[in-house]
This record gives sequence, structure tokens and C-alpha cells, in this order.
Amino acid sequence: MPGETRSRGRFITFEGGEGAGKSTQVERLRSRLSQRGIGVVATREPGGAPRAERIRSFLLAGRAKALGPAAEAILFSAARNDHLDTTIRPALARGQWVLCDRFSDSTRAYQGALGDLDPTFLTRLEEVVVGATRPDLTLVLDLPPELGLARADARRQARSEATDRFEAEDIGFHRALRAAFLAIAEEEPARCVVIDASRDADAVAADIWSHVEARLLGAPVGEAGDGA
Ligand code: Z5A
Repeated sequence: MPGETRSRGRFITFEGGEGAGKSTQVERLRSRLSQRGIGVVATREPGGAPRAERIRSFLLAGRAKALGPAAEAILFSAARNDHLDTTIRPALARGQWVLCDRFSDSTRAYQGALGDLDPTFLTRLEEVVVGATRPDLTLVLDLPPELGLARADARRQARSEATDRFEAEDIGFHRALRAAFLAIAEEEPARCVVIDASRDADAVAADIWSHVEARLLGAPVGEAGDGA
């Protein structure tokens, strides 16, 4: 990453299926790190910057679906390129921590594993777009897809929202997605931690905090300190 220094902030990504609680936990961790006096930028993908948000609208409306998974992967990566340049790298360079709701593992899982793309294509795309700006820690929020979809459905009904391009896929898609995220975590244990996201939000937040402390703040797992 050009211009990266030793005082670079930390980069944490949240991954997992639909309704796993990623947005909820990004906010919990943002609040807790802020209380510690750590500068935090909470962001999301696709999106996280004005141009990238425009690409998000196009993708989630399903307007790129007919182009196929390779083109979708390129569009998600184009949004990521802008997000990295506009939001993530400047924040890390300022020494802020970046918490990102989905990142490149979502491309690997959704477009790669489920779109049956050549892994070399996605690896090359990730090398070009992400480069050295890899997450320090990835929290894979894992739960049975039926539970995640029920949570997402309840929220959607409460807000009178329609389903998006990926929410509309069948249960087999969401089961395969779960397996794809678990496989990524197994392949990269130094970066990824699997979190049981079927528990209540406080228990999930406490677990996440213990891993953040252990891996990025220097305290051992199990000594989470001052509550979630
Ligand atoms: N996508 C892709 O294909 N390729 C890519 O490279 C990238 C993305 C980056 C983005 O959708 C879509 O883009 C996504 C993958 C694809 N697919 N879909 N669909 P999005 O950003 O709109 O949605 P999402 O990322 O799937 O997140 P989500 O559905 O909004 O869920 P969430 O953030 O994980 O959960 P939440 O908003 O925190 O919680 C959901 C509800 O459950 C809410 O009412 C909470 O109050 C409740 N909740 C949260 N935690 C709990 C617990 N612990 N217990 C009970 N209830 C809870």
C-alpha cells in the first residue's frame, strides 16, 4: 500500500450471510473502540464512498445479474477500488481503525464459490484491487441461514422494504454461501475468526471484543474486561 506507515490504523472486516448481524456488530465495536479513544471509521461494501454507492445501487437492483458472475465480480471490485482509494486507505493512513461491513471475502463467496468462477481470476482481481491493504482481522459471523433470513425478513417487513438481488436467492444458495465463508476462514486462520452469530447481540459483541483485544490490542482471549 503506497504511503502506508508503521502508525497505520487497523483494518477489520465483517463477513457472513444474510441477517448474520454484521451491521449491528460493526456499530457495537465502533462504539467500544471510540470509548477507548481510538479513531474509527465504520463503512460498508458494496459502497462506502459516493461513486461506490452508485455502483451498489446498480448491483443490488439486480441490473448486472444478466452479465454473469464474472462481470458482477468486476463491478464489485470497481466499487471496492473506489472505496479503498477514497475512504479506507486515507483513514488507515491517518491512524484510524476501519471497520468494514463486507469486503473481498464476499466476492470470493458470492461470485467465486457460488458463481463457479475460476479462482485464479478472482485472486488476480483481488491482488490488483486490494493489493497490500488486506484486513488485519476478519470476523466471520456464522449462523444457520434459516435464522439469518428470518431476521432479515422481520427487519424488511418492519421497514416495508423489497428483497434485493441476493436476498431473493433460494435456501440452497444461502447454505452454500455459509459453507464458502467457513472454508475461507479455515484456509486463513491467521486472519479469520468464526463467531457464533446465533447468540444474542450482547454475547456476540463480547466474543468479538475478546478477539479484538487478543489479536489487535494485546490482551488474551477470555479477559474481555469491561463488558460488551
Ligand atoms: N455482495 C456480493 O455479492 N459481493 C461482494 O463482493 C459484496 C457484497 C461486497 C449486500 O447486501 C449484498 O451484496 C449482499 C452480498 C452482496 N447480499 N445480500 N443480500 P446488504 O449490505 O444490503 O446486506 P447484507 O450485507 O447481507 O447485510 P444484512 O442483511 O443487512 O444483515 P447484517 O448486517 O448481517 O445484519 P443486521 O442488519 O445487523 O441485523 C439484521 C436484523 O437482525 C436486524 O433487525 C437486527 O436488529 C437483528 N439482529 C442483529 N443481531 C441479532 C442477534 N444477535 N440476535 C437477534 N437479532 C439480531
